[in-house]
Amino acid sequence: MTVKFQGDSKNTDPSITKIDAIIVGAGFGGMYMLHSLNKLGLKAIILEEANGVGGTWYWNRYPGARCDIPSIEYSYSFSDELQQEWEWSHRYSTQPEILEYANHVADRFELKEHIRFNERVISAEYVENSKIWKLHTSSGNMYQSKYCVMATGSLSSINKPKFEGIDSYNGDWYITGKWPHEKIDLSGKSVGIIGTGSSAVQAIPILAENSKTLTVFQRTANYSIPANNRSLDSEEVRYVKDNYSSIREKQRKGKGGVAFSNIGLKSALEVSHEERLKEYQKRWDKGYVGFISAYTDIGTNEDANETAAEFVRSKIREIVKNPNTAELLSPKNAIGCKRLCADTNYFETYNRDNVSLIDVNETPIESLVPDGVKTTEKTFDLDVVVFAIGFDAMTGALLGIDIKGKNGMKLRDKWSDGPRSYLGLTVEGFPNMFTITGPGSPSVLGNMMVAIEQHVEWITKCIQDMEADGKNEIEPEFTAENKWMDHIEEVANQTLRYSCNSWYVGANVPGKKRVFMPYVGGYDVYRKKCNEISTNGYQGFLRI
Ligand code: FAD
Ligand code: N01
Repeated sequence: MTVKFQGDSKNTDPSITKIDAIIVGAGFGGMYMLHSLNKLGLKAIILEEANGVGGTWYWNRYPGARCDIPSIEYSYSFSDELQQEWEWSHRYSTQPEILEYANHVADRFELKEHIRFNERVISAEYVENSKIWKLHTSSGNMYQSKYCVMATGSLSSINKPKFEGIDSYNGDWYITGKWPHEKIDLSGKSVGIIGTGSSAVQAIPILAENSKTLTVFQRTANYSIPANNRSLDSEEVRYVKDNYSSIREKQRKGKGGVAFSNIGLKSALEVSHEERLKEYQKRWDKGYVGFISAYTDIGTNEDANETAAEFVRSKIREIVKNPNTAELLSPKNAIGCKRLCADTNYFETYNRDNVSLIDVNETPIESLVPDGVKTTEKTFDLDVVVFAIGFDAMTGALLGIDIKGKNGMKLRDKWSDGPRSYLGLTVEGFPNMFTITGPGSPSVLGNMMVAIEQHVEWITKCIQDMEADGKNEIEPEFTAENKWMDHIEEVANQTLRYSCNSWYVGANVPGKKRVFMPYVGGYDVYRKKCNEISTNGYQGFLRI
C-alpha cells in the first residue's frame, strides 16, 4: 500500500525522519501496531523511551511482579504460529517470562529494526497545511509522519513520590513501576513500603521473606483474592493449543476479554446465603479470575456487592491471626470498585514476626527524614523505602507529551477537566492521531491484550480505508465526541465505580479531575459499536 504522504525511512539527515506512521511506545500495543502497519505495506517506526520492548513488563521489575489474567489468555492471538510455539510455564507468569515473550515476539516478527530505543517523545504537533505530525524527542531528533499512533500505555506514567524531605533521606528508595534492572539485596535490611495496591500486594510477601523487617504503610485496605498460581501441566497446555481458536473467540465476545471467567447469570440477592457462600468459596479456591463475576449485580448493587465483600473480609479474619491487624486489612469500600488484587500469601504475610502494618489515616506520614519515614506518631528507621503508589493512569503518559492539534490547541488544555475522546481512539481537533486503549475505551477493565488487539485492528482498517479512499485526514466530530462522553458517564453512573477513590477516577493523583476514565459498557458492546461505526462509513468522523 502506498500512503498519499510519501515518507522515506532511509532519509539521510539524522535529525529528521519522514515516514508514513509513527508509533510512540513499544509495549504490547505499539509492537502489534508496528507489525500490522508493516503488513499493510506502510513505512512505520516506533519511538520508545526505554532501551527495550515490553512496556509495562520492561519497567515493572519489582519482586513478585506477574500478570493477573492467565498467561494463556494474556498473550497475543493474532498469529496462530506464535501461540502454538510459545510455552507458558505458569498459570500467571512472572514479569521476566512475560518480558521474554515480548522480546520473542519482537524478534520473531523482526520489529526491533523499526524501533528507535532511548527516544522519549517530548512534543507532537499537527501541521494543518501540510497535514503532518511533527514529533520531537528529548535527544533532539525530529520525526514527521501522516499518522501518529500513541501506544504510550494506560499504566506507564508513574505517580511520582512527592513526600516532603525525600531528598534528605539517607537510605535507598525505589519505585515499583521504575524498578532497577540489577538485583537488590535486602537481606538484613529494614524495609518500608508505602501503598497497598496490586503492585504492593504482589511485592509485600517477597519483600518480607527477603528483608530483616518490613513496615507496610497503608492508606486504604484492598481486596485481594489468592491467585492459586501453579505450573501448567502438559495436558492442559495441549487442550488450550488444540482449542485456541474457540478460546480466542470467546475472549472477543466476552465482557472483559477473558474466556475462562465463568460469568454467573443470577443476582447475588436471588439465592440463599448458603448457596452464595458455596459459590464464593468455589471461586476463591479456584483463584482470582472469575471471583467478581460470580453474580450479575456485584458491580451495580450495594447489597449484592456487600455479600462478596463480606466473604473476603471473613477470609481475612480467618487468615490473619492478630484481630486488630485483620480489621485494619479489611476493606470498607465496595469490592471491585478499585481493581481487585491477585495475591500469593498476601494476608498470610501479616502473620510473620518481621512484618508490621501502619495505618497512615490514623498516623499520617509527615515526611521522609534522613533515617526513614516520619509519621505523626514516630520515626521509622528504614534502610530502604519502596514506593508502590501507582500511576498517573490513562492520561499521564499522553499529557507527558506536549501534544498540539489544530489551531494550536493543546491536549493538556482540552483535557484540563478530564480526558475527552471519541471511543477512546481519537480526539476531536487532533486529526490522524490514534490512542491505543486511551481513556474512553474499556481498556483497563479486562484483559488488556484483547483490548489492544481490537484497537490495533480497528486503527489498521481505518488507515487502510483512508488510503484506499484517497483521504488525507480523519478526525471525530465535536458532537460525536460529546455524545460518547455522555454515554461513558451514563454507564459509569449505573455502577458502583464512583463510590471509592480509585485511580480509575484519578483519585490517587492530587489535583486530578475526578472523572471515571474507562468505558464500563463491556468489551463486547464496545467492539460491536466500533465495528458498526467503521462499517457505516466512519459515523461521527470527518474524513477529507
Ligand atoms: P505499556 O506496556 O505501558 O507501553 C507503553 C510504552 O510507551 C512504554 O514502553 C513507555 O516507555 C512508552 N512511552 C510512554 N510515553 C513515551 C514517550 N513520551 N516517548 C517514548 N516512549 C514512551 N493488564 C492485563 O490485562 N493483565 C495483567 O495481568 C496486567 N498486569 C499488569 C501488571 C502491572 C505491574 C502493570 C503496571 C500493569 C498490568 N496490566 C495488566 C496492564 C498493562 O499495562 C497492559 O496489559 C499492557 O502491558 C499495556 O501495553 P501498552 O503497550 O498499551 O502500554
Ligand atoms: O497502584 P495503585 P499499583 N500516601 O494505585 C497508595 C495494574 N497492576 O501500582 O488506595 C500513602 O493500585 C494508594 O492508596 P489509596 C492494576 O491494574 C496489576 O499497585 O489511593 N499511600 C494505594 O494503596 C493496578 O490496579 C498487577 O488510598 C499512597 C497504592 O499507593 C494498577 O496496575 C500488579 C499515597 C497505589 O495503588 C495500579 O497498581 C500491579 C500516599 N501519598 C499493577 N499515594 C497485577 O497483579 C498512593 N498511595 C497483574
